[in-house]
Amino acid sequence: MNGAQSLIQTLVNCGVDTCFANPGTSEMHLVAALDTVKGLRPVLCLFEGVATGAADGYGRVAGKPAVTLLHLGPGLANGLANLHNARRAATPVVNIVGDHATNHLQYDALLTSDIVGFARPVSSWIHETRSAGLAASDAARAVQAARAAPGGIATLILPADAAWNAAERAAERLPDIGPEIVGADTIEDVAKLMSNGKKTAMLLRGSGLFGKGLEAAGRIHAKTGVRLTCDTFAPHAEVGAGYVPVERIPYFGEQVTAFLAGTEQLIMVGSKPPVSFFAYPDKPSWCVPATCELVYLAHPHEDSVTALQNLADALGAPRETSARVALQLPDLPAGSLNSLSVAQIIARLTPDHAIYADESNTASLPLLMTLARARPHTHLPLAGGSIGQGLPLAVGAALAAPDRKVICPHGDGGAAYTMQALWTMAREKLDVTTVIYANRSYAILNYEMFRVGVAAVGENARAMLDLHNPEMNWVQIAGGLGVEASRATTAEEFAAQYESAMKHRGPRLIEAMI
Ligand SMILES: Cc1ncc(C[n+]2csc(CCOP(=O)(O)OP(=O)(O)O)c2C)c(N)n1
Repeated sequence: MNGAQSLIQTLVNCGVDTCFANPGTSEMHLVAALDTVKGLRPVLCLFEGVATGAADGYGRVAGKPAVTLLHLGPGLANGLANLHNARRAATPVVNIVGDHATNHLQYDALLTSDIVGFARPVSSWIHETRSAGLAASDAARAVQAARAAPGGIATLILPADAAWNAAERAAERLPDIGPEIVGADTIEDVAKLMSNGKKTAMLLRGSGLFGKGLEAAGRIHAKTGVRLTCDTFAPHAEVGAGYVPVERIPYFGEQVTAFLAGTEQLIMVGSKPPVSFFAYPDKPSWCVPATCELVYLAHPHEDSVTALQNLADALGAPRETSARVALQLPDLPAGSLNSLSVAQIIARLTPDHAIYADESNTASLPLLMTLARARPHTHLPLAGGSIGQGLPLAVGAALAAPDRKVICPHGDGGAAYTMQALWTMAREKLDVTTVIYANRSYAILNYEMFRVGVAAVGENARAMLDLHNPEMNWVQIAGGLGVEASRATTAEEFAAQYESAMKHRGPRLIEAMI
């Protein structure tokens, strides 16, 4: 066996089963090993930002890392923005980045670069493999690092000679690091605080927003009436009918301040105190009331689920909460197509347990409001603010959960960053329905221009926020990348096309002319 084979076999031994790849010459032995070693599904992505965003979507849904295969420094650099998003989401991801053979580096050939320098800002763990014999143990350590609570980006750099030279054997999976159990003293302290009659809110993130964690939060609410909240871009949440209701904190800073007004205690569960997304002249960045006490039940690296369960028990909460979201589906609208009618149609027609890879941007408000009471679903938003994530996220989510419909509501501006994801959806026959909000604009930036205090917007500035001239044709773009697509200009057209997409498997794209 060579180093590449020992590395791939080790990834498989560690439970990694999906590889989002865009390889080059320095990764050819790794590519060849995808045939000789069984168990790692290779998925070709036409741009590295698709590969890294897909790894994020996969990791958020599967709860374990996928691996990316990237070509030296420039390949990694192309994937950085979505690694930034994945880092913000605390998604476990393993990057394997090829490098020149060790003896070639001295010649400073064209693709030589500072790979560690590119990797550092997004990685919680970086390592350069020194020889083929060490590739297996380095891969096992990379998986362990990615899985370390709460989840991180592990980047392993593999010189070409460490891939092609002989290796002895693969390595086995290493034990998980964390999550740490929150101590009994902390549980007791928080239980006392929750019984002191003060106006209290809980800010949930990570495993507190789905499965057993969300159930335990519901028990605590049933006993104490605590307000359950999550931040605008909570990376993974179970939402809709039958789930415990959680209030989503709004986007703009002053809305967050109003939302939290009067809160005397804010209990963090795997979260940080909310701040405004951007700074604005004369507006505060800090959104928590000055007199509000900040309490940490669980830090992100700690076990939120057990902490919530132990807190519920300490409070004497009922075994289950009866406070559940009631199903409330909107009627199908008629007439004009806009972000509200699109949201109503999506909420009405999407089946149970769909996954939303959501980059709906300015269309998100009506969507989130209607989905809050729609059929049960998983919500995966843009976690790090770097647009161009929704389509890749949908690719990864669809591969992690092949039996679930994936819906990708997406701004046209953001979708243009990583439209190559459509090709991977077509090639892998992924069950993703993409809805492009074709407003021909960077609409949010029009608000932001006003909010940062720009008084006069001239022709040049306006042109920087406008996507007419020429207009992107998403039906042609999708068709050119192998995805069946259609355009809707009225609510009736959109409903008919969306209904058809829900009835069939496979990738579809609807360009919604809002
Ligand atoms: C990587 C990156 N580049 C630029 C931006 C700045 N930005 C934020 S929103 C936006 C436009 C989004 O347009 P679109 O997706 O069409 O949504 P809309 O605002 O029209 O709803 C841009 C360019 C960003 N957030 N991330």
